[in-house]
Amino acid sequence: MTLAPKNLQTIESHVLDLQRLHPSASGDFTSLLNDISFAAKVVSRDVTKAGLVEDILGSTGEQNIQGEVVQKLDNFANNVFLKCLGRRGQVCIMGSEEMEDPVFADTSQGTGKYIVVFDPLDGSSNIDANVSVGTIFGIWKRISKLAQINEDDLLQPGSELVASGYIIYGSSTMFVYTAGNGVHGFTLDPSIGEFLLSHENIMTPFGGKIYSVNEAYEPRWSPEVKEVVRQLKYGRDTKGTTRKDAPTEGAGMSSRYIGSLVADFHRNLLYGGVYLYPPTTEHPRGKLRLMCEAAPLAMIVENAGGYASDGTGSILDVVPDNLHMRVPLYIGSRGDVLWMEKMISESSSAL
Ligand code: P6P
Repeated sequence: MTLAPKNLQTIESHVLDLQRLHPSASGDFTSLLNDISFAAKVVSRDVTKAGLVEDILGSTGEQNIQGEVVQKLDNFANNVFLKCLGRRGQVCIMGSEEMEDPVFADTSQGTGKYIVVFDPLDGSSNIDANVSVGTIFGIWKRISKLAQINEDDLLQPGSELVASGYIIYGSSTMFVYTAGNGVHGFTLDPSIGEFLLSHENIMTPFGGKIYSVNEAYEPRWSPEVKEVVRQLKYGRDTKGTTRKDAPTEGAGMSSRYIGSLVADFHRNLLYGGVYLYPPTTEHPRGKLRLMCEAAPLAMIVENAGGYASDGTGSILDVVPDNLHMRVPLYIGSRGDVLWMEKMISESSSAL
């Protein structure tokens, strides 16, 4: 006998409840989020059976704007989101990690109120090994007047996001989003094809016991980042005393790094902890993209009580100079990330 889910609230009804808080709402935002959740179901269907479907695994042999090998599922997911988001006129600009240029919707419709920037399948290099991958999206509102859409509508900071979220295609498929009223998680029940509310009002612990970073890059980090990671490991500063200002006792931290940002971020959001992608000699501004990765996850983590920094200040304050701008990313438990930001910004200003 299948146990009835704790809560039979679907994501559609959750967003409708949200809409009722805004009597003047037109319903465009509600239908946009529902289009995103529909696209997520389509991608989930193919990601979860990728091993069985002829010719969908593996790489296309092409490279994307980032110089990364494009997996077939990347392409597939990108096309699904483009089709689903562009069909009803609520969106005026779409930006994707997989495409060099943004797509401007048909301005004859002119009504598109929203800009959506997304990474259709983050972590996709892990697909062939059946490791969890994810989609990340951010939704901004148009600034310009009707039918005068321009790049200023696209290049907005994370502080202007009206909503953001991610879908993690893992042991189950989960849709996590915020529209500024808390962070809520929905788990896909494939038997009925619905995302059901499973994690209401997610709050992340102030300090965590997990740190996620690719330690192979240690030789390429700055001295201050090396010291931060050393203290995450040993819990002691160079004089052997306990980490000052750190909310969590350093010793006893566990290292967990999947190499799939959405999977690492989601685990740390629920359990507490920090994810770091510092600048390296290869990526002096960091590897991760501001608009389709760092800013949307920064909005999520801030609404869950956490914090996201580029090492000098809040990710949400960084104004993009282009769609694919990269930033260093330190994200997760507020106390830990603030401690890291202080360590990095004070040491680098002392240099
Ligand atoms: P590295 C995947 O390419 C990604 O963008 C994130 O999902 C992941 O956390 C990171 O890059 C992994 O990068 O350099 O450690 O392989």
